[in-house]
Order: sequence, then C-alpha cells, then structure tokens
Amino acid sequence: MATESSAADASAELDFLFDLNGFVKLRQALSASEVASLNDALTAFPPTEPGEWHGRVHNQSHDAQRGVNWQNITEGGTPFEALIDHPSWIGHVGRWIGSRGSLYVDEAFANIRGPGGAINVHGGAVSADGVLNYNGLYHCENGVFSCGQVNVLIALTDIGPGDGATCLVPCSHKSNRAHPDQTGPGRRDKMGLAMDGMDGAVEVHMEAGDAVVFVDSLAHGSVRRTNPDGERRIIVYRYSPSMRRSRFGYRPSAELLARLTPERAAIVSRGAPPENLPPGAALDALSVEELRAILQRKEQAARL
Ligand SMILES: O=C(O)CCC(=O)C(=O)O
Repeated sequence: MATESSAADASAELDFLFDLNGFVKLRQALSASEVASLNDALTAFPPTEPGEWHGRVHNQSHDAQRGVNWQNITEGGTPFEALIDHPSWIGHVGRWIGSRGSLYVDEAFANIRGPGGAINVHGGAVSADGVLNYNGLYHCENGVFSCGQVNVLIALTDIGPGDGATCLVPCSHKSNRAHPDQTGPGRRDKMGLAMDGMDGAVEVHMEAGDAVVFVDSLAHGSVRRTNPDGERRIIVYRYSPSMRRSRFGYRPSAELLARLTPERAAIVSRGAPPENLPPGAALDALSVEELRAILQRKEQAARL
C-alpha cells in the first residue's frame, strides 16, 4: 500500500513538472547493463553510408552535422525492443498522450554525433509563420493531458558541458508566440545552426541511462559539441496517439511483430496497420518500387 501511494505521489510530482515546464528528467531510467547492451548493439552495426540499410534499420540521409541517425531502431535487436514499453516511462507517457492509452511509436532512432555536431532549434508551440505545431499539440484540462507527441530521449553516454547536450526552452510548449530566435534575420532554426546562447534555453546534462521526456511542442535542439574528440550517443522514441502515421513511412517487419509481446506489437504497428483488404487479397501485389512510382506520378499530377 505504501509503495502504491509513493508511486502515485511520484507521478503527481512528474505531472506537475511536465505541465509546468513541458519536460521532466528521469534519472537512471535505464540500468548500466541496459545501456551497455544498447551501446554494444550500436557499436556492432556495420559501417554504412547515409541512405543505406542495415536489415530494417535505416542510416538516415540528413544534415551531416547532426551525425548518424539510425532510424527505425525498434528493428535493431532485443535491447531496442525493450524500450518500446519500458516501465521507467511508459506509464507517464501514456498518461501524457491521453488518447485512452492507445499509443504509437511514430519515430524511433539512435543518434551518434561527433565533434562540431549539433542540431538546430525546432518545435515550439507556434512556428515562425504563426502556424500551430500540431505535432506536439499540448493540452491539459482538469488535470487530464492530451499531447500530440511525447519524446523520450535517452543518454547512452554521459553528456556534460562541451558534449553537445540537448537543449530545451522550458515552458515554450505554452507559448503563444514563436521564439524570437526562430524568426527574423538571426533565426537559428536552419540546418547547420545550434542553440548555443539562445534566450531562455537550458542545456540538459545527463549521465548515461538518464532520460529526458518532453512534449514535442517544446522548442528543442542541441548546443554544439565543442569537445575535440569522443561522441555523444542518444536514443529517441517518439510516442503519439494511434491516429498518427510513421514519420518516415516505416512498417514493422513480420519477424519483429512475431517476436514482440502483444503490447509492444500494438505500440509499433498502430500507425502502420496492414491494409484493410478482403480475405485472400495479396498485400504486396506491387513491388515497393512500383508502388513508389505510382505514388510519385499521382503526387506530380496533383501539383499540376
Ligand atoms: O540531438 C538532440 O539532442 C535533440 C534531438 C532532436 O531534437 C531531434 O533529433 O529532433
């Protein structure tokens, strides 16, 4: 009974801080052995170029200074599967998304970043052109949360001063105006820039195994890694209500779904369900390339 009430107290405190600041820090969310297994798995990935695949894990082609992004990391092996509904955060994330507990991981990646690397500020409740950030929609009424996306960002290495820490602008999830540094001539929300010195931003220093959980409408990014060597490793699992789709269109493999518990399988597949087809209809009647070509033709036609 005592344990139940202290768990409820801990949740109430986290709820308060999440509502107030838009983020909470979970110390030692992962054990040292979990961190070691994740790091070992990443270290064993073969060298690939951006755009190439390692099985169903994708080396994302993007701004090089952001480092290597191993996208679709839920397919990277058992250590990554355990993160899908990890007890350190799944209850909190479910409460903050709301949506009657119907969660979906719409993006999951590991990021490895070396000296000089950074990611520009992005997010914020309102974007530079004044459009609401639907992605991270933040709502809390009568104590009940409904968020569009909640990110769990886990440190796999210690991240301190000079290491290119994640940077957040506390409370910006409730802002009614875009951050001045995300608009105007000095704006820092462009690829290649970093959040160093941005007004109101705080660096989130973490030990390996710590996690920071934040609503996506919080303005976020990182400062630049100034330490001349070493690398920063993080994992990000983004949770959303089940009506969202996979950000980059990944579909869980049959092998992964067969291996996962029903709860985990639901969390990775709700936004990418098998098509609603009559019995016996072929799911993959077209190759991926044929399907892509058709969709590209349709998109071009729609633009004419
Ligand atoms: O790299 C970081 O510290 C932040 C990651 C992030 O915001 C992103 O990749 O969208």
